[in-house]
Amino acid sequence: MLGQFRKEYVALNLPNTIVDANSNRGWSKRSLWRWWNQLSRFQRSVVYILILAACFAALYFLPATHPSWNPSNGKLNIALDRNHVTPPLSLLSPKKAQPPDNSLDKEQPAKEAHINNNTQKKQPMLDKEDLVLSGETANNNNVGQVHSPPRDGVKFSEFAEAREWVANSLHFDGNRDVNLFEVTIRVLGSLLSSYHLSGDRMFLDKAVDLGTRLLPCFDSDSGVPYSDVNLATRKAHSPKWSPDSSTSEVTTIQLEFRDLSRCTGDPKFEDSAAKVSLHVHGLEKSEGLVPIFINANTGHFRSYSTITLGARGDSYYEYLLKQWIQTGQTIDYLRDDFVEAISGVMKHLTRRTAQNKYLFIGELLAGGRDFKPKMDHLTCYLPGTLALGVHNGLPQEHMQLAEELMTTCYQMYAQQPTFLAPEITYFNIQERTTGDMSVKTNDAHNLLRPEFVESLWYMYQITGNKTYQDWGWQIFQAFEKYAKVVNGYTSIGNVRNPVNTRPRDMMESFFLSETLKYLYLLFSDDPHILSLDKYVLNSEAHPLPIYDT
Ligand code: DMJ
Repeated sequence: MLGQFRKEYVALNLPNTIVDANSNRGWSKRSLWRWWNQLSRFQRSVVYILILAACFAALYFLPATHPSWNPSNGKLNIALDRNHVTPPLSLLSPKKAQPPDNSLDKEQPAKEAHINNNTQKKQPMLDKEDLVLSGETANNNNVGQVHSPPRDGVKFSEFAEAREWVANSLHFDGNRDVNLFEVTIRVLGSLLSSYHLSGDRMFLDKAVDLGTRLLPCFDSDSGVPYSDVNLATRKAHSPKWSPDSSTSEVTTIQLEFRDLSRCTGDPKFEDSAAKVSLHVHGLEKSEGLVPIFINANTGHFRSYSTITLGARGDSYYEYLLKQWIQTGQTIDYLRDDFVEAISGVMKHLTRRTAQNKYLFIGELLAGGRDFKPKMDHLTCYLPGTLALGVHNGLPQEHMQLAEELMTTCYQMYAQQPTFLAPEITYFNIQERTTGDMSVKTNDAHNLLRPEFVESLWYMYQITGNKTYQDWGWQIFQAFEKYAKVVNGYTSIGNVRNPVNTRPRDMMESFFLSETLKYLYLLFSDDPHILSLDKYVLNSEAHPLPIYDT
């Protein structure tokens, strides 16, 4: 027994020594313990106090050795690299943005009854301080009215990496057809926005190259653009499946083409696109509402086509307002057409569900003869756009419509077991039906679309109501739960079945440029990080400057 005990004792005793690395002296734990027991109570208290003081000192001084700590100003210098990423839009506004101008209401009491006829021209909207996104390779060789000089300071490697890709690998001479609208809002808009935020002339050069290749679309008899163009041969044509262009597509390119002209001083881009808006303005409509197809050769709407604020109609209305804002509220017909259209929407397209009286926007078929209680998720952009209009002095009743539509769009998410909205929702308007909404199997997919979170951001920005943030957080969590995959997020095929959402292995670029950007803005510590009085966001959430004319 004793032998066994001794063996165990020796084995356990082997590592029982603390070595001072500098002196190479050994301190046994036991001798430390003995020393401690010999101390008086007072001496022990002194030791406790010394240890505590050492801990506080360590806490206080250690951060100074961290690379992100700047002892000169006592602030964290956030290094924007792979390991420490702050999303780029946090850099948009170094100046503390002003709170929303609620005083507008007090200053313009007549606003509810009629449009504020703002004849006063706005001052130029941008100054150097507003534009701070800075790439490492940005240069300062700008032309055009709006200069976006890069500032010293914050740099982040993702931007520099992306910039290099755009400079060296993004070419527009591929022999293939592209859609004028999609390429304009996604690519041209992004290049222009990058130019404004970085001041890097390379982005503008790319934008000019692309814009020039897109211009042949406008060579139709009416000036209404063809929908597609081959970027190499520069031949434009109607869609393969139809002789007509979509109304929303031909009227959702003006912000970008105008900006391209303003940046370069070459009017041809703005002239071509603005002519289209003017042409559509001159066409007959039903109380401001437009059919969703238009022929590029005749310049006429297709008779009996659907009227909707969803697919193929949506951003016609959006760009009426945004063009008016972009041009410093100087082009009256754009504002007037927008206001007339919203009256038309209220009169002809809105209904309430039988059960809970949710207000929704339906569609008019056959040129306005039949009402269909169907609402695309796309339509949920409207509350945000309405709020933006009210922010710019348009009738207050637009805000009531916006708030009601927000509730309905929220329900489109909340009533699904995944908390994700389907692509299309049908509403029950017949009395004695149960439930407010239903979803058809073919419409049950979710493409990670941005429209509702876009509206949440505008509504929160303009009203300050935190409920909109809460709703955004619920949706973000649903994306996290049902759409997140290893290398990104994916569209899903069925929002009605949380057990089998049918992931599609597909992430549209608008999820990054719009959905996540609006969520980021919605949760930003500085809710006014992007000033609505200085920028107008294009249909793909790319900020462009507001001009004074
Ligand atoms: C975006 O590409 C644009 O917002 C467009 O105007 C319609 N909607 C998609 C995203 O859903």
